[in-house]
Amino acid sequence: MFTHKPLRRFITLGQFIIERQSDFPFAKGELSRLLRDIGIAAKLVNREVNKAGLADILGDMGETNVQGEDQKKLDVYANEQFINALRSGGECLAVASEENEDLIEIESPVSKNAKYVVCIDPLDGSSNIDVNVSIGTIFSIYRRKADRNGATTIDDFMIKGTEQVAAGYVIYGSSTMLVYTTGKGVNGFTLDPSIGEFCLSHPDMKIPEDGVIYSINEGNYTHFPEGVKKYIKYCQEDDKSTSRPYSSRYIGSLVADFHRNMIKGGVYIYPSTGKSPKGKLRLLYEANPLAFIAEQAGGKASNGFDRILEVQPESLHQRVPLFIGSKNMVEKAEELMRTHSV
Ligand code: P6P
Repeated sequence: MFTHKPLRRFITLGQFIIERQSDFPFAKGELSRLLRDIGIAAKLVNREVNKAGLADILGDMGETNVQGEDQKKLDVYANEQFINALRSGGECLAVASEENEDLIEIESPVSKNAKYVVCIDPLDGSSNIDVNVSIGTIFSIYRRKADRNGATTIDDFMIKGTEQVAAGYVIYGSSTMLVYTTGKGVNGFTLDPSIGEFCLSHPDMKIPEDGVIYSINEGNYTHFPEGVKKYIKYCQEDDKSTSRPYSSRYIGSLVADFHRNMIKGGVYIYPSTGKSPKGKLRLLYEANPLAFIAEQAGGKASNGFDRILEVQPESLHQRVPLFIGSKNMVEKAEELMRTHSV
């Protein structure tokens, strides 16, 4: 007797976005199209990342970006792909990118009625390209304030992270995933190269409240705040009742460390250091989008004292200390920061 087994229906990113269209009452498809544009650019970047071992892409451009870091060709390529996709999609007014000192106005005939601004780190962790370690894209989307019109200015970006309408990341790793939130939970999509589509693989992602992995560059230990030093020692103490000592895992690629913690639980900390007294990571296009995702998945994100999403931005490339991941682990680190803060 043949029993018909329905094919396991996969849901593509495009189908999912459309199905969730009703999640954002004010949007009439614009946000859906914006997310679609980002997905398209991610596929183009993924194609080049997968070829990064080839001579024609690898290697320095011989230029440096606004961060003073060597700009790899892939950095430049990724930045161009996301900006071009946002320009041609017609929903984006302006972009704040890690690769550009000033904001980028999207002046195109199709963007005249655009309502959104995008903050993006087009290729985070690019120093890992040459050693074939996972790298990522991080993005954050805001709807322009209704009382704002005319040319976009930096004021359109000096908005707290609580105002984000969407945020996400792409991880170019053993598989390529796009993970995003619009404030109604977090969903993960894995790229199926055979059909060139991101397919829903991790519905309704939640960060475990506890974890046994701490992620921090202990090379900076000498210059860490006392509370961070105390937290590292707490992680290393022998206490089987709380599954300690924890494991130390530090990939040196924020998206890869963050994604592992999303799946397994854990905490990532980049505090103030001697070299980066205000922290290394950027508020607008690294900390805020990942904080939005972390909170939507039941996790937490702070600067060691205050909620990241409540930090008032004052400049495009503003740095901020970042404690992010499993709720209980972030709270333990915050407790030690408060107890040992000067
Ligand atoms: P460090 C990459 O440059 C990055 O911005 C993050 O992806 C990563 O977590 C961090 O910096 C690594 O910084 O100082 O530990 O090498």
